[in-house]
Amino acid sequence: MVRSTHVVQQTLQACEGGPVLMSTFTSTNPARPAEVVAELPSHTAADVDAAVSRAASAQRAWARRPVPERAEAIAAVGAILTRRKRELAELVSREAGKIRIEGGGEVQEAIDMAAFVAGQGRAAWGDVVPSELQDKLAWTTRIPIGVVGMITPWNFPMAIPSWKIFPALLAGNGVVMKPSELAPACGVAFVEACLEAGIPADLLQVVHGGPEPAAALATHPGVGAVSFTGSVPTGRKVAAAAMEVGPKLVSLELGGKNAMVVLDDADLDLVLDGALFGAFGTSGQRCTSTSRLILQRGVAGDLVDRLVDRVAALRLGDPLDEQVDVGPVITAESGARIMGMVEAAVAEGAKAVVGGGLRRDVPGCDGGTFVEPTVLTGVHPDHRVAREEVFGPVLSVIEVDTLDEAIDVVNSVEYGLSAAIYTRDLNSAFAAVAAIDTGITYVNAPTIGAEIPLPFGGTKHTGNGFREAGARGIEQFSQVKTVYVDYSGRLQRAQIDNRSDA
Ligand code: UN1
Repeated sequence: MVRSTHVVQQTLQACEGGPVLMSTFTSTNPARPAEVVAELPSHTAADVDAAVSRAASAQRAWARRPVPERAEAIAAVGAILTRRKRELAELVSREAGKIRIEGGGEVQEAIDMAAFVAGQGRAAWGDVVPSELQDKLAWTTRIPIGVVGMITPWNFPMAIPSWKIFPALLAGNGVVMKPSELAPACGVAFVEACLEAGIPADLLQVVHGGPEPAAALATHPGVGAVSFTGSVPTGRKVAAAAMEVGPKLVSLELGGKNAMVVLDDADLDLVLDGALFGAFGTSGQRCTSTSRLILQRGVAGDLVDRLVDRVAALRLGDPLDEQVDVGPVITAESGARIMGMVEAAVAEGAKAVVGGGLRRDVPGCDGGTFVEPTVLTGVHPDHRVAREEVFGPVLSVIEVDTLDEAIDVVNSVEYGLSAAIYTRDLNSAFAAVAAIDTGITYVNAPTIGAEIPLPFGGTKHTGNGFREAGARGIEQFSQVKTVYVDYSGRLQRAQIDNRSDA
């Protein structure tokens, strides 16, 4: 069990006034909830206040360090993550229930992000434009915000902190992060790797708990930007609370209702592999998970039959067992919620052609909640299961006649994160890429698996326009400063029309 780690002690010490009896909470292994992974303090608004003050005082010195030096510190974090990859990946499996290869992929994503952001520290930092006036220079640069607050989810408990923390640090900020109370030890372990690499301890603070520290962080006047990844309802609350004491820079990365469109001419073997990976990887608990399979009628029957066989063969079990394909869902409540959506779909006329049940008897996983990988047929685009985020291993099949109809269905939901089209026809593929209203669109590849050097995020209710990772990842953690230098030695008046042809 992770008990008093450095970061936890650091946050405990943040409470002033001598020894304090702090209430604590535990995180558990979703495969065996009796197994405690970590015990963490439940932080209060006062603790958040102390954490913000510490981060603010350390930030001033950090922001004075040359950007390439900050970048080197981030590269050093990448090296430590690489060295500790196995151990960290195992922690991800134990606390977030990800299967082994996904635990490794999680840490690798953070390593990739460290490399990418470190590179940005030696790349263009702004724009230089020719001035309208003689002997004058004009350019932009980036300045830090000060202290930024981050509220991160359990399902990518190291990768998503890396998407936020590295650009925030590169931009010269202090950070206070509140990891999900469902996977806090992963957040702590990630931050410890940062501190081990030489990121100043006070600069990077972690607070733990649920709504109280989250609200305190979002509304703290010393926090200039808030970055949130999670559900739409919580995102709305965080943004509203932050703006009440704002204006603040609030970046939201919210849900998805991602669709895979399969046209009659698609390579069906490729589709099956992609649908399985996209819908049931991470037990369907990614914001990018494939949730709707939109099939052109010509392939529907054959494809569903083959899909059922493949899904039925998926092995449920302990994520640490290398033979396992699908781990548990994160909590019993989550399992009940997912089953509620499946039952509502069946009541609306859909049919579970494979799966459709909850399993609490998986060998070696006492008390773990597993949702059987489920394929629903007969789903109508109006059904609740076709519109709302499920966040579980449930794939809804919707049949259509044409590409245009498929695109209408893809775009009919309030989310706009990721979508995929499978076809061998170039014109159909490009037409779909142009017409699908999502932040990320794949051709002949599943809806999950976005790569670090390109922006991640979505349209409509998926977010508020920011993108994470990629070259623009720094935008949510910095401000642009425009600089003019006039070396003419005289007043040159801009916006005064003094041209000779006037
Ligand atoms: C998420 O589920 O919140 O594209 C992020 C992907 C991952 C990130 C998912 N790289 O599936």
